[in-house]
Amino acid sequence: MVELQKQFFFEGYVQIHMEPNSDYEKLCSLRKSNYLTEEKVKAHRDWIQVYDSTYDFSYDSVLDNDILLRILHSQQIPQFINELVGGEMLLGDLVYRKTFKSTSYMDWHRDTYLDKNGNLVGRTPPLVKMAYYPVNNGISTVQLKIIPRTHNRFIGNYYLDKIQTLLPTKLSINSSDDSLVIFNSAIYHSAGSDAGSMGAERIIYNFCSPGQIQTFEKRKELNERYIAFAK
Ligand SMILES: O=C(O)CCC(=O)C(=O)O
Ligand SMILES: [Fe+2]
Repeated sequence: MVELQKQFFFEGYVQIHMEPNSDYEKLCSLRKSNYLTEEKVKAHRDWIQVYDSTYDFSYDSVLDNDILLRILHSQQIPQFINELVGGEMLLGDLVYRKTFKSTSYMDWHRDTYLDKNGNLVGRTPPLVKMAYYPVNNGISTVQLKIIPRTHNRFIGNYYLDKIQTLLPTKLSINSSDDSLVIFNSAIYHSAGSDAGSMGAERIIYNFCSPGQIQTFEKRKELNERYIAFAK
């Protein structure tokens, strides 16, 4: 664990293995039942367009499909996240997303940063994001790019900071059925651009400190369910 803690602190991300078990199979079933073309997703009441050619599973659907939460428990994620970060973390939000866009639907950014006027944007401390990018179409493709260490490297000027996205030290995370990536959301990151005709999926878990949970007031039910089973 010490090595992982060091990597998370210094590099800003870690990758872990997903254990195949019965909950994992249930998650696969949910994914299969949502294996749809963009046309079908667009017309489906469970899916809501959030960006260009990009759709999120509705909050009601997330609550109705508790496997999305239970999988955390059966992979022992709550304990793992707390140990990794060195304090209690809560689940602020959960996003099950499909993108059909052929270019990145969300290019280089930090979720927490100083804007062009030097004002703080986003949550502090930055959220800890855990993302699952399963394989679609049987082909593993780049789903996330990150620039390691940039979560700790702030110049304080929006433009000078952004120059870091030209660094050659980018890391590509490919879709994989059995791995998870956990990263500090102040790191420079961008969504991949290889969606394929059946879209590219991601399940993103946003973890926050207990003091930040009230900033997710629309996700109260989800927050409480996480607390109830993470005990
Ligand atoms: O979809 C992704 O891979 C990244 C999403 C992201 O950067 C975000 O939600 O802030
Ligand atoms: Fe982001």
